[in-house]
Amino acid sequence: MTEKEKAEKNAKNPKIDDLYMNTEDGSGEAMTTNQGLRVNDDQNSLTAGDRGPTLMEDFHFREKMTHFDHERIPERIVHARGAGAHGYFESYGDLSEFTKAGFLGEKGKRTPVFARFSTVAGFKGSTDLARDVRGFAVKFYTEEGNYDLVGNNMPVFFIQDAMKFPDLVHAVKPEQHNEIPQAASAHDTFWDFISLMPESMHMIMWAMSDRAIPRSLSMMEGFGVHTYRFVNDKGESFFVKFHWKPVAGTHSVTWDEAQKISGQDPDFHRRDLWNAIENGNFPEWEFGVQIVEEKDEHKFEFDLLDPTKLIPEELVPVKLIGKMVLDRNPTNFFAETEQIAFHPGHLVPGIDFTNDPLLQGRLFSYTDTQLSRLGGPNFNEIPINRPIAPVHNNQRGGISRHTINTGQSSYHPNNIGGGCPFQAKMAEGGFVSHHEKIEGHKIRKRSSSFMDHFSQATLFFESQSKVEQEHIISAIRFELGKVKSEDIRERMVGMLTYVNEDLAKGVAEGLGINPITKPTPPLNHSYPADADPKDYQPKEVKPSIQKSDKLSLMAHPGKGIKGRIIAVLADDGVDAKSLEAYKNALKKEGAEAKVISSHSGSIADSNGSAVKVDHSLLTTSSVLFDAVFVPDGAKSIETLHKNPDAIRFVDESYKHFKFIAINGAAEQLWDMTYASRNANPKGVLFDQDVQSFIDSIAQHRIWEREDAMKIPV
Ligand code: HDD
Repeated sequence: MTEKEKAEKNAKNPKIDDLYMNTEDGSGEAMTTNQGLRVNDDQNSLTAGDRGPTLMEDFHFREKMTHFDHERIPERIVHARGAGAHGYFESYGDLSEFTKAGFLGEKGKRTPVFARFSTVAGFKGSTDLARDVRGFAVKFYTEEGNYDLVGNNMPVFFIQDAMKFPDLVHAVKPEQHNEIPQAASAHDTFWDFISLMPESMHMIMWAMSDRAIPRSLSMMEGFGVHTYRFVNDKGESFFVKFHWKPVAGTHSVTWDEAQKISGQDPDFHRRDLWNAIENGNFPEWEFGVQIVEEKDEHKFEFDLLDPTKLIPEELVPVKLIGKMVLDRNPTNFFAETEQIAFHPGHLVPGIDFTNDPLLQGRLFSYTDTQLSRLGGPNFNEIPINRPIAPVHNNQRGGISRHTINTGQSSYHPNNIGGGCPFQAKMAEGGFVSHHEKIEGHKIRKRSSSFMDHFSQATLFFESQSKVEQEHIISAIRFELGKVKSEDIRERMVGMLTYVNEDLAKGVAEGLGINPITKPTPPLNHSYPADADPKDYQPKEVKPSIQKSDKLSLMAHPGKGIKGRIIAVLADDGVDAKSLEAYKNALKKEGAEAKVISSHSGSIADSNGSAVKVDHSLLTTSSVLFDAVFVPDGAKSIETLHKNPDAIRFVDESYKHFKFIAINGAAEQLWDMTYASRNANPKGVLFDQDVQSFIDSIAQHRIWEREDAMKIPV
């Protein structure tokens, strides 16, 4: 293929073409029933006389109402709340040394993808800003069939064995007697369970860190979590961990903001993703792998099959092998984002499983759940789920079968159908499971190599910046502060002493626990009835590194300010030059400047030209923006500085460590703020050029602003 042909092929997204077969557009068309009958009156039911009862024969009414009555499907048992987008994956080069997966085989090769991001615990309508793990699921529509990478924004998990998944989910979901609280882990049943399960401690560190409250879905990392296998065409296998690295960097909001955003705009992440794509600021991630040769399987102090462990990047660096760009919003949320069905068992040749017991259990659960969620075994025929690779087999029937299989035979082997569909040889892309040698007794027992529960929890906590450590401490204070049972609180604080003494002390202080009782084993209460509890207690293991800088959010600042939203506080008389210069410069960098004023509609700038107001102070809040700019203009500031909402807007931005640019007369507004009591406020740019503001926003927040949290708003 020539470069030109390749470019033309890449410009197309074959999955979007495939979806067009099912799109329906009613514009310019007459309304019909589902039978195609043109409808004359969609306003009134058919009745016997003017004021008489509705007639049974009103088929139009019955059809409309029946469809409506059945338009909900069960929400996902976990990850119910989500948002998704289409895009493409582009391979950086030939990876055939490690894997025969075709979509990774050639530089510049593009594969259509659909990505869905989600929170875990909340219901479908819950807030985006819950403190929670985020699902990060990507379906690759490859030429060899669909490949699903169903990961999270954290590289480890709460439990080691899928057998405990229903317990974990029951513990974190709203409590069974009163269905409270919604989308929150801050309650007794969750912490009761966790306090008895030391294997969760590493994941708890991640879940209580700022990773659990991302600023944007496009500003979080993604991880495959489990160790998977790559297999090349010689049949050689390599262990592999998958990573998504956001080009925009990893950034989060503060907990105070998260709670306020949940009220101001519960759709914050969904809206942010949608708007970024509509504005052409396409979210991007680089795809990376950590590859471990089979001979090195046992070289680490942790077991590669244990999903509560990561491989520090210092030990095995991440090799970047491609990029994902999300460039198209779904046409219909239900048809695409809701009905998409992911499954870690959707593989392509060149990728395979390991014996991680959490992964093995997932391989059962995902198809099983779609059967009740999507109503039967034909969910793979739903447009968003069907592969772009052709499907031929002898599966037949089932509820809502769409495919019309031709011919007489539906079994194999057959002679009547000429032996078709035939089995593909490996050289023809036939999938063969990796020939791993397995030997062992049939037992129910956790491997002793899985018993180190604290060393990586400690590694994570001690690798965080001071600010991040403080956030973890206050997050756990908050969560346990909402727990009613003192026993659970004390047990948790005791457990934390095994992670880090300062962490335990910090949490205990907030809870008024003094002295701290360091619990003696058994710490682990998850063992079989006939087992010796001693066999299940955490083992102390010396980690090979004490600190891993890559575990801090600060390690991935990203580049530029693409996708950031900047508040511009302005009113009638705003200085046209100052406003335009900032707006244009921000737009050029892929950020959006939104004009916020005392009223909706438009304001007149100093030249008398109308400037569209994006939000009035009544309909928005500082927590929905990344930074604030107050342009010059005596008349504009005269109005704003008398408005308590404008003053609070600036104070609250200061409290949340945001950069603030003040130009000319805007200093009068600044002087009205509580923050201005600090003679030397950090991160407030008085009359500086727009480039300094842009460079500041790229840093995300000014964490060195010590007095920020003292602002009483
Ligand atoms: Fe799961 C959904 C990620 C463990 C059972 N899971 C689900 C989704 C993501 C994950 C991102 C949402 C997919 C979507 O957007 O539709 N799950 C994970 C990760 C795990 C994990 C990264 C650990 C490494 N999950 C896990 C276990 C089980 C499940 C151990 C059960 C044995 N997960 C499910 C499920 C869901 C699901 C019940 C609910 C909806 C769905 O599958 O389609 O089957």
